Amino acid sequence: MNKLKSLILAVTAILTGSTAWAYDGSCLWLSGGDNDNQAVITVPKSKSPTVAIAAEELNKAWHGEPLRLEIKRDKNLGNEGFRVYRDKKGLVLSANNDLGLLYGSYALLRDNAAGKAIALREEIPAYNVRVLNHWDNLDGTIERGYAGHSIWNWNELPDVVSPRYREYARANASVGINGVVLNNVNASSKILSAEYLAKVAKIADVFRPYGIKVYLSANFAAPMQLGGLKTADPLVPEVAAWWKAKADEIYKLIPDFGGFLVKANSEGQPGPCDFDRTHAEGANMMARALKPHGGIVMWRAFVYSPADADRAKQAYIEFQPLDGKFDDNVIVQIKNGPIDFQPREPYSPLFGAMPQTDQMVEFQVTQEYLGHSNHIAYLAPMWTEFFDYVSPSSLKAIAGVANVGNDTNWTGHPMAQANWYAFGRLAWNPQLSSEEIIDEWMPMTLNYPENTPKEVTDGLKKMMLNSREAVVDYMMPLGLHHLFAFGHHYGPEPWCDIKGGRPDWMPPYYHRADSAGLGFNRSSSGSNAVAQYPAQLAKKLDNINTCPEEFILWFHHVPWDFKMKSGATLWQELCNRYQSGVESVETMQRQWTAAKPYIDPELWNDVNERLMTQARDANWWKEGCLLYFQQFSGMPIPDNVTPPV
Ligand code: GCW
Repeated sequence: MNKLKSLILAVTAILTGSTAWAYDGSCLWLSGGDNDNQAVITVPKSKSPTVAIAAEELNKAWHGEPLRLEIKRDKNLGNEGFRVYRDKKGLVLSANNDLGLLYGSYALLRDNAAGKAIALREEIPAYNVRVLNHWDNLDGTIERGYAGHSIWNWNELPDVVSPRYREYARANASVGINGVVLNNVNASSKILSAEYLAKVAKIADVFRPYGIKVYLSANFAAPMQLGGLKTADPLVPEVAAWWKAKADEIYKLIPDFGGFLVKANSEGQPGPCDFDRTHAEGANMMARALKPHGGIVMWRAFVYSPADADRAKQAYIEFQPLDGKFDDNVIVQIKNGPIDFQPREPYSPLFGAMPQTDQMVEFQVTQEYLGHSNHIAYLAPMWTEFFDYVSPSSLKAIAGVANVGNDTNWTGHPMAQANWYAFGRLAWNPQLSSEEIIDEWMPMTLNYPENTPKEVTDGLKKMMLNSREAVVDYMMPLGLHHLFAFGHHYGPEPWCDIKGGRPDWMPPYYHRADSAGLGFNRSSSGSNAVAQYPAQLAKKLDNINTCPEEFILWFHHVPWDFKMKSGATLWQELCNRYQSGVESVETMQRQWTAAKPYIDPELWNDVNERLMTQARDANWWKEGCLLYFQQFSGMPIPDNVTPPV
């Protein structure tokens, strides 16, 4: 069967929900392959299942010259790196160990599938820990999941091990992800029970040959909830002993267990502060239980409470003074922005502010605040924007909140696979550009024929590359944030102000619209959140005339008639941005329409229907927000903007 045909069948299988797909391949970007070129693959003699997988993958799909795989000592390559070079006998892929060969094989296949010439090179990943965080609950639901239910079938484990776990591991390994936190950070203690650990161990067994470690979200109160202790105080010896015994039990079952992810004293979760202890005291106690086994604790810094003035400042206030107090196997995990995964946020000022502490960034791959699985929002531009401010080398590790569920196409929106893919690629190499990543992903996944006109493929590329900015424009331009409806984080509700509710869960807290202007004054005349940034940047952000306009309403309460760089008033500019967001989606629809003859019809229809929803929603956002804010500006909708109906 030729490649095109097999892919079309695979895509069809995905979209029709045929179970064949789940057993047959993992992702649109991974074809089953058909090696009609009879390429010759030479592999080292080895009993390693990892090498066997590398050989199997290459044998299935490698199109090209004969290729030799070799294990060769080369300490520069570390545990996971690889080298592609040529010697007298031909093309060689070498690595220090099995895993390097697997990553190298996927890299070569990626070059191959994207139709690129094989680049001779050396690659080592930027981080040793590149994890996906599943917010999957043990009852099968997923917090902020929009692609069906959890792929973990806890009821049938450990007896039945779904073939899908292997496909999932394969997809992750192919893009360089090497760790998975299986359960929600709002964690049930039950995951640490003997019953569930036996199930977890089965998943770990499937993941191991793919170089993927299993981690678990741990509930800080587990010693009470599961162990029957009267306290979870980290300084009480019985509590520490409970965690130590639990860690020993886990490592007996899972010798390469990665460690714990902890959400503590955040949104009602228990934590060390309940016992007047610090985050560091809590994290270190757990870290010491894991230390003898080589495990780590990823301790989240997502803390805020309604009592304090500005939510954007709170994580810094609580965590920065703890710098240097964390053990060396603790990594503080910080969301990219100071609030919560909004379409655009400035980076969290905690990054770089704790030089004696290992830090990692948490990105959100699932589109909680970006149109769920209805909107195209290619997120590599958001993540590379973060790296423009925060040097990748200042981080120890990287995490992404997964967008994977049991939908047959894994991510609900087929184009959302690009975000899973991009997260993995950036975790491996944060220097990659959004464009390089989409150049790899698009031809592999959309599988349009080689003779597809360049203007069509260029249009598709633009559709993806501009999509995140479109979302920002039609939802929350110019630094606006958290205008979401109280109940669902999908549509707009800037007016939502439930009497007696938590003020920091309501949009007026964030936009502060009044007759004088719009935006949250975080400058030195306001909450002074700017002072948490390095001096030079703080100065720039503090001044309304030098603050980048994409953040102006984040840091300033801006008068409605303030002159923006375009010459328009704030009000006009706001209207223009909403209009531009709506028009961007119309452009995306045209770009997709132009590609119709070249894309598998079912895939095309699926994306087309979702684009119609996205266009409807973009208008809904524009109209809802403009009509609401107009009450405060008291100014007319400019002529170039289609008036809300
Ligand atoms: O964004 C908020 C979400 C919660 C989530 C929380 C967190 C897992 O709305 O659903 O809980 O952040 O990151 O802990």
